[in-house]
Order: sequence, then C-alpha cells, then structure tokens
Amino acid sequence: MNKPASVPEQFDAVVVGAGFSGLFMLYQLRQLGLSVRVFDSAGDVGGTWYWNRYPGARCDIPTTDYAYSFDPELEKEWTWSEKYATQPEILDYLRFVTDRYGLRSDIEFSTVVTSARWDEQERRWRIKTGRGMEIECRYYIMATGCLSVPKSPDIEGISRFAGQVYFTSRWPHEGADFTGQRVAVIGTGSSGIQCIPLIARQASQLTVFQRTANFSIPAHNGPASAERLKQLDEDRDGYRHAARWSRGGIPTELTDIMGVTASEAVRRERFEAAWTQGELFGIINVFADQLVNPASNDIVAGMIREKIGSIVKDPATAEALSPKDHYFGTKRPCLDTGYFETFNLPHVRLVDLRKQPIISITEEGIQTADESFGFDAIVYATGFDAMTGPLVAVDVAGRDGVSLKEKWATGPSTYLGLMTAGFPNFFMLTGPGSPSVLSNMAVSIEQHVEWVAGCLKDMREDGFETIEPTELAESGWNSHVQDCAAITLHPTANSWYMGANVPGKPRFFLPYIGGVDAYRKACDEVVERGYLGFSMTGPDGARCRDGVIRRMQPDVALVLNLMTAMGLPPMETLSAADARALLAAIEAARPPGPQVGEVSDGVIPGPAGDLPYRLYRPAGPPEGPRPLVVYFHGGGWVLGNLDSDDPLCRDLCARSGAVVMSVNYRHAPEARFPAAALDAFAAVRWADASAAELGGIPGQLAVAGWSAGGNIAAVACHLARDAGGPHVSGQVLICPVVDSDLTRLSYQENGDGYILTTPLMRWFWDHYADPADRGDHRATPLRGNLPGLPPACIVAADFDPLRDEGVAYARALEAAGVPVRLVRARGHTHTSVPMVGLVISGAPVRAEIAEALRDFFPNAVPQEHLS
Ligand code: N01
Repeated sequence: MNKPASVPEQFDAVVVGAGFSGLFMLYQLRQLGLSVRVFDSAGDVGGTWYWNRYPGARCDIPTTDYAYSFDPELEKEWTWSEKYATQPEILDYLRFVTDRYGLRSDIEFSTVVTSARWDEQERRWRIKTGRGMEIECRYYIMATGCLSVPKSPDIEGISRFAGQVYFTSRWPHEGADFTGQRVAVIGTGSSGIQCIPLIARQASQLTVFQRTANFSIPAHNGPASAERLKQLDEDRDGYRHAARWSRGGIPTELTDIMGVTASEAVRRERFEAAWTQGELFGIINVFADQLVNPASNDIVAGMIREKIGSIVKDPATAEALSPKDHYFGTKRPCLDTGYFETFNLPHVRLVDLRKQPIISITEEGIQTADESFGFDAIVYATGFDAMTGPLVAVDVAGRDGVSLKEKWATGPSTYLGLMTAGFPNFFMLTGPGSPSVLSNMAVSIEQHVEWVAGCLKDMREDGFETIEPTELAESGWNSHVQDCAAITLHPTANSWYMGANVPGKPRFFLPYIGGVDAYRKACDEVVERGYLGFSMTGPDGARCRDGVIRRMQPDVALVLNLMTAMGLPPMETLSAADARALLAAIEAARPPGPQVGEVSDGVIPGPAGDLPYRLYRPAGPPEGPRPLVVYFHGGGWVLGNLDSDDPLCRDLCARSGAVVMSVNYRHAPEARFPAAALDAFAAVRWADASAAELGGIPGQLAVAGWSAGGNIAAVACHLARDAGGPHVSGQVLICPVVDSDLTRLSYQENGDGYILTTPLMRWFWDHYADPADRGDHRATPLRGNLPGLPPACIVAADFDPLRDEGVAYARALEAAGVPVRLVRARGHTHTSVPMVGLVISGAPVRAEIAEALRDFFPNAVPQEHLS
C-alpha cells in the first residue's frame, strides 16, 4: 500500500476515523460509487469503543437506540444483551457491521493522518500520513469523533511516578489487574464514575481525587426495556422515524410541566420516576424549564443531592460528593452502577481537591496541599479536548494555506457543524455547531453522513466539483448556535461543552442545543432551498445561494409556534371589544415579571377626565428619590391597559432603578386621534409637576413606550419641546409606530406571520386616525420637526413590520442633532422584547434599554446597586 511520496494515490474521498461515523460514511460513499480510503490511528475499527477499554466502560444511551438504523436487516441480525452494553460488546457490534458490509478492505489501520492541504489549482485535497503516504482526493471527511483526543491532565510531575499509570481513554488491551494494589483515580466525570466501582472491587485501597462533584443517577442496568423492544417490534420504522425527529435522538415525550409551578407531590413523583428509570433523557426531562430556570434546576439538583445523602453513609463524604457549583445538566450528567455506594466501602476514600489541591505527582504517589499519598497505580480519568481537539489535531489547511487552527483560534466557526468557509470539500461529522454530544450519537451520525452523501450526490448530478459555505451563512449559524445556548444555563458552567476543561481554550458553547429535530429540519431546509448558504463550483460555472438559515431567536420562534398552534382568530377580524378580551385572556397565562419594591395605583387628571396610573418603585437601597420614567403601553391605540405591560414595567423598574409610572390613556375607536397623544402629554406634565410626591427626582424624567405607546411617548416629547416644557431627559421607544407608511421593506418582509401583521396595523390606524390626520406630527412623529428633541433610545426588531420606521426615526433624529442609541433586537419580533419571563433572549435587549435609561439621568442608580 505504501507508495513513494512523488506518486500520490488518488481517491474520490478520504475519511479519517473508523468509528461509528467513519464506517457509515464509508458505506454511504461506496453506495455512491466513489473510491474511498479510510484512515485510523487505531489497530481496528471502533473509534471511541476501541480506545476506552477501562473497566466499567459502557454506553449510557439505551442500546435499543445506540445502534445503526439504516438497514432493517442489520437490526434483525444483532441482539444486544443489556440495556446499556459494555465496551467489548459495542466493539463486537462495530466489527460485525464492518464485516457484514465488507468495509475492512478500504480501511488503513494504525495510520495517523498528519496533514491535509487544499490545492486550489487542482481542486483536490493533498493528504499526508504518519507513515509517509501521500494521497490526493476530492473530498476530505473527518469522522474523528468528539471525544477522541485526551486532554493533558495539567498536573505537575506526571512523569515522575514510578508505579503503573493508566489513562481511561487509552486503556491497555491486556487490561489491568489492581488486585491488592493501592490505586488512585483522578477525575470524576463519566469515565471515572464508571471505572471507580470496579477498580474498588480489586484494589486494596482506592483513593478518588475529585475536583468537581458530579451529578450521577443509577443506570439500573439489566435487560433492554421491554416497552422499547415492544415498540420496535411492532413498528420499527415508526420508532426510528420518531427518534430522528425527536429532541435528543430517542423517542421521548417532552414534558410541559414547569418545576417552579408544579406541586411538591408532582415534583417528587416525576423525579422518582426518572431516578427509577435510569435514563439520561428521563432525568433531563423532569421539568420543561429545568435547563433554563435556575429555580427549577435547583429542585432537580436538590433531589439528586438528597439521594446522594441517603446513599453515602459518611456525612462529610456525602457532602463532598454533592455537586453545588454548577446547574444540573450543564456539565454532562452521568449514569452509574454503584458509584456513590462505593464510598461506603472501608478501603475507599474521597479526597476533595477543592479543599486540598494536588501540588504534584511524586515518585511514590500524589502530594496534595495537606498530605502525601503512596500508590501502586494512578488512573487518569481526566477527560478530552472535546469537539475541536480532534479536528485541529490534524494540520488542515484550506484556501490560501489558512489552517483550521488559525481560523478557529477564537472559537470554532462552522456552518451546520458540517463545513467551514475557506475549506472547500472539507466535511466534519458531528462537528462543533451540530447536536452530536448532546444527542444520541447514533442518530446524529446517521443524519450527518446521509446529509453529506446526499450533498455529494446532488453536486455530481448538478455538475459541481466543490462546495463551501459562505461567510454570511456561517456567521448566521454560529450566532444561532450561541443564541440557543444563551437561553439555557449552560454558559454558566465550566464544562467541556464550553471548552472550559482545557486551559486556554476559548470559552464557547461547542454543540448545538436546538435539538436533533430542529437541526435536521434546518439541514433539510438548506437543501430544499438549493443549498442555502453554500457556494458550489464546477467546470460549467458556479452557484451561490447566500443567506442565513435561522435568524430568529430560538425562544421567539417557540412562542410564535405556540401562538400559531393556538389558532387564534386574526385580531383585525374582531371588534375592538372582542380583541381586548382576547388580549386579556392571552395575558392571563404569562409570567408575572420580577418583584419590585412597591406597586401602587392612582389617577391623574387628563384633558378629558381622570387617567389611571400604576407606580412601580424599585426595591432596595439607596433610599430616597429616583429618576422617573413615564411609560405608555402598546396595543395600537386600541388595546391595552395598566395590566397589559405590567411585566415589562416591573422589568424596566428593576433593571433601571428608576421609578416607573405607567399611564393608561384614552383608546380608539371610542377616543380617536389625537386623544391618546394629548393624554400622554398631560401625563408627562403632571408627572413632572408631581415628581417629588411620586418619589421622583424633579427635573429627571424620561418617557418610554412600546409600539403605539412608543408613538405617544415620542409625540409627548414633541409637544413638551414645542410648549417649552416640561424638560424630558430622554425617550425610550420600543418598536414604536412613528409613521403611517405601510410600504417600507420591513412591512414587505415581516407583514405576515409575526403576530403584528400589515392588516392588523392597518386596522389599528383605521381605528385611531383618519387618513387626513395621519400626516400630523402628533400621529406620525417622523414627519415632524425633530431638532431639539430629547436623546432617544430606539429599539428596532428584525422581524417587526415597524422595524424600518424605527430605524428611519433614529436616523432622522441623528440628522437633526439628537443623540440616539439604536438597539437592534436581533432575531426578535414586534411583540417578543416585552415578553418578560417568557422570551429569555429579550433580556439582553431590555438590559440595554435600562442602561440607556440610566444614561439619561445624572442621578441614576449605579449598576452595582441594582439586583
Ligand atoms: O471526562 P470529563 P470523562 N486535576 O471531562 C477531572 C463521554 N463519556 O472522560 O470537572 C484534577 O467528563 C475533571 O474535573 P473538573 C461523556 O460525554 C461517555 O469522564 O474539570 N481533576 C473531571 O472530574 C463524558 O462527559 C461515557 O473539575 C481533573 C474529570 O477529570 C465525556 O465522555 C463514558 C484534572 C474529567 O471528566 C468525558 O468524560 C465515558 C486535574 N488536573 C465518557 N483535569 C458513556 O457512558 C481533569 N480533571 C457513554
């Protein structure tokens, strides 16, 4: 097989890795009739299951689901012996698959791929191996797994130790016999937790060095679940289809029960059921909100800690084994068999490295800050340089010689986790930005491989030779991956998901947490839209369909889908009274917004009668008056009242530290233009005159409003300026109506499908103002005289029909010399920013609004005083 370096072997495709993904990739490429060479540094197939041979190594996804599903015949020929199979059994399975499809002949074992360079001239990859081979290929595919490069344990003096050294990730084939030995295990992740109980059976003394206590639940291993086997038996295709379109790659009924609102009995019942079931996808599905809401997460975490306390007899050891420094699920939870029980054995000891860190490894053992330990063997279960490690371990250089390592120096950047711009025809299976490690790998691998194979087939049929993502598509996907993570508790943890286990690695959430189903949908949609976000070239020309596949914030999309599913009638088909009733019903089901110091209601005199108001005073110090914000709710001048924007007012009050006075005003059609605007101005005058009684600081008053409330807030600023007072320190206009032109681009792009529609906006205008009045600056402030208006903060949301008029107002104010802060609510709709407690991704936008408010006031409460 070895050829002189001058005559490179030619293949259509080179695949690196002969584990689950590489084997299936080879199979699929062969089906396409392509010539393929697979390389693996291991001596046989198996990937992770070849290397991780430590005692107790097993899968922690049920074997009924942790297997290939592409061939029903294959499924008939293999029966797993347990719910969670051992490493040897899984390795046997992969060998069986290899032989069944005759894959071995295309695999070169014990061969490391050292470099891969793109030759732009030839449009081919030049591959070199550690054995001096040179190969050229059209497609270069890395099937190198996510957890295949062990991380350095980063402990001083490792080479000094005179005894036996083992790494769980590189366990010797002949095994290890610890009988009668004093053994140390460093690391309590999945590998440590699996091997510790078995090592304890042999060792005369076992000392476990734990830096971070980990959440683990009992696997309750045994025969495969009878219920799953029945489902598979009765309808294999249906079961596999459900897995492919599930959140995690296993058919699971997702709960909608929220931890924070569930009764104690329901909480306990759900938790106990998950504990007894012994499945990871069960324990992460106790409550719908456990990965986004700290309070809900605490409930599950607390119950696991309780269990640890009930299993481990020594209270100090139980306490040390109880995780407290991260939210449950933000570091990979583990499944164990007798892990916590092991610490009840007299010869097993836990050393808490938070209390006595390791100073160094010595010739005899381990020196901590407090003690010297002597050992015969040390086992490192210290983890991996996850996801990116295996990819940058090869010197991959794309166009212009740019290396992957350089490109990813500040964090990985991929399109769909499959490709990266500047590296044509380079595919990653289960790469960063794909669900991979957060899912049942078997399902995710099949999806990836099938997508790549489908792509190569389509390229061939369309006469293209190269494919590569565009920069725009890639940065859009990266944003989406981070947006999905940002609404969860994940970014708070020092996990390997965040790259935090490897010193110096950029902090970046590596996998895609949007779900296997959502991911598959995005990948399919990319293809349906003519390979959106990819450019392809071939002998007959090039094709580029530039664009971003997912621009909406994930939680906004979720809320939108829920509302669509509710099948509500379009508001513009209702009477004003019915529309108000519908809005009130929707509002009744939403979260209440944050606590503030005090809420009180009152009335103020308006031009045509009393106007109700609600006053929100912030909690906490400092005592004394605060700046005052007069707020006007949204609702198209037709809908809304003091309750409708209550959560938003609380949020503004809590975040800004200002007193917020929400004023109700007369509504159309009962009171048409300019009633609402005149009421707003009257309220501002009254608030200014009454600032001291309201707990405000006289002369430090801003206005704010959302939607039509933004309209009258803006108009109040015009009227105050024209009347020579009162002084308004600033205006916050959240997705405001500032014009009546419904033809702007944002109306064309977003006029349908995002709750506020063009017909609804037309309905609002028709209720509020006669066409002849709509040019009046008290209806359309954009058309008014702008110099001399107060500084403004304007929020424009991507998916809002009003987006462009908000931006136009910001530009026009700027041109008129008014200081403006334009806040782009990326991925938001007209209604999503005010959805406090429901749309988590709106929080950073509201934080920016609060910051703008504080900037308006000389005596704003400093950020550090705000809770
Ligand atoms: O690695 P880990 P793993 N001094 O990174 C500690 C999959 N897997 O091999 O948390 C002292 O989880 C480190 O401490 P800390 C699974 O996805 C699956 O166990 O960084 N301690 C941690 O306790 C899993 O998540 C199965 O503070 C040091 C441990 O070592 C992933 O592989 C089985 C240290 C590493 O835990 C990785 O699991 C096994 C130091 N210098 C693995 N450096 C299945 O069941 C690190 N640690 C399918």
